[in-house]
Amino acid sequence: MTNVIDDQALQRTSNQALIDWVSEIAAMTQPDGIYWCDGSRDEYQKMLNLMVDSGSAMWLSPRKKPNSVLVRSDPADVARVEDRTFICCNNEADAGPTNNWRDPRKMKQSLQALYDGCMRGRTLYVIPFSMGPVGSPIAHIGVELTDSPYVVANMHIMTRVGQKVLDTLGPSGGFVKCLHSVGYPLVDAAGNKKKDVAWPCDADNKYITHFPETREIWSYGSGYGGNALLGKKCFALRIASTMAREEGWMAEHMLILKLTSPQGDVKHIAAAFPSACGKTNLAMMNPTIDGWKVETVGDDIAWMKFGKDGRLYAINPEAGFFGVAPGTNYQSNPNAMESLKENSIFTNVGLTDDGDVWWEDIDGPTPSHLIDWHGKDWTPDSGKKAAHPNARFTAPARQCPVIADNWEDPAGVPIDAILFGGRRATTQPLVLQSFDWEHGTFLGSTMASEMTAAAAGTVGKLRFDPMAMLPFCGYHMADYWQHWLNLGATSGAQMPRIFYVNWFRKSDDGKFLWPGFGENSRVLKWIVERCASGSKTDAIRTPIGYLPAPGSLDLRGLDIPDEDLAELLKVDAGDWLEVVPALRQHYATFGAKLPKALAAQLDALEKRLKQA
Ligand code: O2Y
Ligand code: MN
Repeated sequence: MTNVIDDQALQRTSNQALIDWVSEIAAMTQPDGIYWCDGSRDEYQKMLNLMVDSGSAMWLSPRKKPNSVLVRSDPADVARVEDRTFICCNNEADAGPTNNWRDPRKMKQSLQALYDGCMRGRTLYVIPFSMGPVGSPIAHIGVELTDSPYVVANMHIMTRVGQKVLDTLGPSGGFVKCLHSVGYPLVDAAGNKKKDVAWPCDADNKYITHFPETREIWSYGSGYGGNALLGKKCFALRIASTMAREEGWMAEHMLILKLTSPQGDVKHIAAAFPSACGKTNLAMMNPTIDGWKVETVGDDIAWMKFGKDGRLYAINPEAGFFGVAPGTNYQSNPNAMESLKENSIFTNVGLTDDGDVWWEDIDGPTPSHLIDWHGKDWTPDSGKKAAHPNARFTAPARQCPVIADNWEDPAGVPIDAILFGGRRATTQPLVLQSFDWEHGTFLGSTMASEMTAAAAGTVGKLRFDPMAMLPFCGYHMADYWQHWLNLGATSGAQMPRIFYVNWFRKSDDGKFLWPGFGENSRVLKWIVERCASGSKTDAIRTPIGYLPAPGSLDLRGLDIPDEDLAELLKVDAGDWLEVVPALRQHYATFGAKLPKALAAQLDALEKRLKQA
């Protein structure tokens, strides 16, 4: 094995803590060699070539998708694994009822047995990366150690990698230690060699573990997405949420968009939605109302810190999109389609006979023959999906045609409004504004979607996903709500206004009442007008919040029946009172840690509904 305290390491960094850690991990995992990533274009190409030469990736047609590859994963490694995701903090009570907790010492002990020699026959890649523009006061640095070239290539797209990060880290800078192994050594302890496979993993022994107190992540056994690209959910949400709590900022599962009015007024909106609610589509939306412009700052995660003026400023800590492919097309998201036209990595999509990618609901006619995500022949009669439902594209954010000019501003963008939303067929109106920050925190803490394809008897039942952070909060959810309340109490009127939207309300005969997509810009317009000081946009006070007054939503050019609009903006106190027990049950999960202010918000809601 290459000695890590060699010229390579010493030329790259003087950070002794980093060199010591790489040494320690190399001693445990026993790779054949160590490679320090420089983040260059050449290095990215080298990784793709390595993957193609080893049979783990294939080039797509340069005429169809220039400089792009297709990768097929092991069928047992296709998504994030929440039941194998652990928060390892000293006190179980600090992880809370919605996280899997493990004792950090015991977890490390059992993981060490798995990591022991797990990189034999492979290269250990050292990936210094910045979450956010390098050197931004809102950004933070991580270093991922991995034995997967696929992870290196994806991290090149999703984060800022390379020497400039090490230079910013300097001799004594702190960093989040991100250890990853696919868990598939090519040589055993006795020296016997094993042939590599296209997608190495250890499907029966996946561990996605977080040590918030020491700012470490240890991921083992999976090469897929959020399990392996450790800058994303593991660092930017689970570890960062604990950092944010300690340091007085916010790490949120939110898109960030820039909205410009015909008069040139610019507002920035951050929005949290659970999975499968069209977050990436909203972030890249083409608005339908004349003269308004939507531009993308980020599609998944927002880090927000306070500026000198007391306002919240947000950065997108990522540099790329790791988007769901199925359902993405020129109607649902033309800007995503343009973003993935080249220099992209496609995982678990179908392959056309002319070397392009294909997935369910992509544009155009369904081809008569494809190679599916298993690498098998596929025809429309196969009775199977050609792409896995969680198939992904990894595409550079800079390729997005509507990326905002300020998306890499190290100072971040000032956030005017925060949106919450779920998928609700009934009860929840199209849009409402919270009475204040505390009420907005209540709205976020009770965010929910209705179950659809669920087990018998659960259809229509609410699935709560507070602030869309349920799988991503690195500590007790009730402490997280208290953090929100504390920030509001400190910063008061400077905080963004909070809104709740629901694009998914249905009529009794099951049809969507709101057209969605670009038409959502009408709702965004109402929201930013409500944010303007001395707002002239009318709203009416209802028991659940402020709703658009008649005529205040700009519906010009939209053919929507009056009765549909009335239904979209209806607040039925009886329907809401039926929801209250579910809200109480949800809050009961969090026991004594539930902030009193939120319990009081729920009582106040019930009282207002009963008086209505
Ligand atoms: O399955 C995965 O590993 C990806 S999950 C993901 C990817 C991009 C953005 N958001 C998510 C999510 O689960 O929220
Ligand atoms: Mn997400």
